[in-house]
Amino acid sequence: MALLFASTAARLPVWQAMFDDAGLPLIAGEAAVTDPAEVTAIACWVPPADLARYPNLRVVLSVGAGVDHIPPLPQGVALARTLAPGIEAMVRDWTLMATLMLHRDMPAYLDQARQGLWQSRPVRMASERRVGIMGMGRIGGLVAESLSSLGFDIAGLSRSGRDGAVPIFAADRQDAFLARTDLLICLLPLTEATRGLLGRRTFAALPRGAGLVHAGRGAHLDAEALRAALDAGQLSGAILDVTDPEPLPPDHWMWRDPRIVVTPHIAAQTDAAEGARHALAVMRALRDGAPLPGQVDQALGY
Ligand code: NDP
Ligand code: OXD
Repeated sequence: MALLFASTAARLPVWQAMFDDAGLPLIAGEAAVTDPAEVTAIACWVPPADLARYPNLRVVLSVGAGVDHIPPLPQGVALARTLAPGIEAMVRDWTLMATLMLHRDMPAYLDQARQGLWQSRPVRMASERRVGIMGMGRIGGLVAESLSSLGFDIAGLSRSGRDGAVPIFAADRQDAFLARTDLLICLLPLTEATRGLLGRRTFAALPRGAGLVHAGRGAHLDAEALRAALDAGQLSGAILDVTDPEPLPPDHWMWRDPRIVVTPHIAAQTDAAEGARHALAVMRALRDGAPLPGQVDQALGY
């Protein structure tokens, strides 16, 4: 029983030391595999192409919070994602920054600054801004808590509409959710149901002049629908951490549009020790026949 480490080389020394301390075997990369039958888990962003090589493989572990980059797995192989408070806190921080930037008109002020223009815009109080969070999971819940503490008027959208600390609309009440949302935050997983969700129909259902904060996945967003909504004044600005494709090509129009700020998928970066700690928890659960921490429902895609 061993974990095959197929992630970034820079993280390897930390993982190796933590697995050694725990007395659990780690194989450092596919080239180091001598007996494929020993491999029961693979930690990776994208798994090796030939998983059939590993007859005892039980789980593929994404080293990130999302799993959409992992292709369908062979029958009987579980899929897990990394649960790490550090990832969640980092995305929360990025989302707070982006939300405050739109709340306080920063894209417009950055544009004015480039022109040397000293000109004020009306200021709204946080309590006058209705924020809607798409995706009320581990990260969305944290963001809701922080933005509520700043006084924003928060609601969430989830697949189930399960109760939370703020009002949460179920996916089948999406239009009612959008109608009360001045600032839309997307923290959804990318699934068949959410691909392209940030598109013409969604933007049209928002109040005129709404803003978009997006740290989900690039393929949630229809970039041409965003451009049309900005040109029509239906949206006023967008802060994006994820794009399709990634990296966003240097000549892409979104880099240069003053109504948009793009960051290069940096809302979170998995800390090596946190990732290894979660991988150890997965290995122990495999050994003990316990539920796998972070196991994903492969039919739902998250
Ligand atoms: P969770 O799995 O904890 O939460 C997912 C949430 O999305 C749940 O509330 C779920 O509803 C909801 N949801 C799923 N499908 C739908 C749907 N069709 N309509 C409405 N709501 C839906 O995920 P996390 O909070 O941990 O992470 C969310 C995503 O954030 C990741 O999948 C990844 O894409 C992105 N991310 C981005 C990072 C970055 O650096 N930019 C870093 C980390 C994550 P329910 O509660 O009913 O299950
Ligand atoms: C992600 C991550 O899923 O960085 O985007 O964890």
